Amino acid sequence: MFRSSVTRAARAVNPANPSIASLRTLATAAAPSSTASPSPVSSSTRSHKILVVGGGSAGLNVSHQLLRTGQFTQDDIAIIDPAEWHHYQPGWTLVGGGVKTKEELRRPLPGLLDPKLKLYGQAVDSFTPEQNTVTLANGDRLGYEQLIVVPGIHVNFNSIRGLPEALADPNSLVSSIYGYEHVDKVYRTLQKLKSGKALFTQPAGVLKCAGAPQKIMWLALDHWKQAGLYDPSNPSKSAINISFATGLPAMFGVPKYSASLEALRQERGVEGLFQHDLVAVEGNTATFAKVDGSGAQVQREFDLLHVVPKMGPHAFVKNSPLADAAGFVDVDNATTQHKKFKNVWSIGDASSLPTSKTAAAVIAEAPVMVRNLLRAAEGKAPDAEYDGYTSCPLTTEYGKVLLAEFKYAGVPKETFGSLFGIDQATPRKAFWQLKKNFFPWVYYNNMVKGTWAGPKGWIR
Ligand code: UQ1
Repeated sequence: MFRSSVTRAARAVNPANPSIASLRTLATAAAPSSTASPSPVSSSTRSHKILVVGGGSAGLNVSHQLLRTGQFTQDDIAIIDPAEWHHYQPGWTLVGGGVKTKEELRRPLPGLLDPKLKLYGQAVDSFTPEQNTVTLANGDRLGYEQLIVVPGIHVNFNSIRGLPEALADPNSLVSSIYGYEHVDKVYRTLQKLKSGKALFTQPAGVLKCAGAPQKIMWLALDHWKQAGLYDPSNPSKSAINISFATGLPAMFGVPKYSASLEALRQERGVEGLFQHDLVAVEGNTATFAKVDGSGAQVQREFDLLHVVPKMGPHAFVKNSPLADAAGFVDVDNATTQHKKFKNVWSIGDASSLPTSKTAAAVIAEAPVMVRNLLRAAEGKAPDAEYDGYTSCPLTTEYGKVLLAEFKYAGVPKETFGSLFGIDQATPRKAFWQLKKNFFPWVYYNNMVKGTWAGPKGWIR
């Protein structure tokens, strides 16, 4: 159970009189002490029963689920996030396709938090799990009983030489749906291109929403088809031709959906450049490293380029005692509990969970983590298990979506397949409605409040 009096960290800074802190709340600011803090810049130490690093999909969802248990009062749970805005990122593909605006998908972050939650609008500097503390960028230290590390993944625009400059140039036809700043440039570039080579890339290595690099390609193809600039039955005679360059050896990581998407690619005359990893953009030339161990480089000319940069763990996670060899928070695949520090938890993009990084994965992971954390706090063994469920609503044209849903090891786990006996590898109009209308709605109405469990429906 959570201690109802002063926490370990607060006790450490105020050993003489812990009752002072306990009379106030767990989030009480304790007096600065020369004995407690090894950090010279530390100005104060506060403690919370639960500290949540990140106010993204995972952070908001689990904080509200925990609050609803009734076990927590004002400021017992604190979220650390320097962001001013919270973005519904799954909608960015539709912004790229000209179907939604980027502004309608965001909300001010503070407004999404229940007033009982404390928000620190700061970045994290470092973790000291041996002492149950987190140090913020301003030098403040925060103590905790349970720590939830869910800051997401870093999109590294600098990973591709020449990319930041090309994106910033308003006249270039280089864009990316992977960021708020440039996502609205994507549709403008699709509209501007009247002829030539369109090139869409997907990096080698870990990325969030692994289907998105081709979702935008399929929408672009449809856009040009409707504009009379692309004829899938006669690509070589079309004004525009389309190539998809991916670090993977196939169209998708799950064989079942990969087969459907490969059939679409061939049917629609899209060139496939497999095991191609973009490393540089210079003028109208894209340079790729082959991912076949040969060390070879390949250059391609383009008139329009859609880039998905490389991604990786945030530095403050990677360079911490919480990270695995790859830099992600090293948690158990089933329980989401840290392998070494048993009061540390992680789900979502920052975690080591070996599944496709999506909001749908977070929806399935969150209730497992919440249950296990509450049990661990009572000294009980975790008993809930995450099976790796994730999902990718893959736009294949305007009005149709292929709804990939799978668990660990790429085994399909289809919600509507089992309900209605349909094959979700076939693109459908109903799935487009889910993606375009239902998911954004249920996200802000329920997901961030912790009352939506995806295929499991609404939860209390
Ligand atoms: C989902 O719940 C959700 O969010 C609100 C999504 O948007 C990010 C999804 O893409 C998916 C697939 C789900 C899962 C729900 C069902 C009913 C399949």
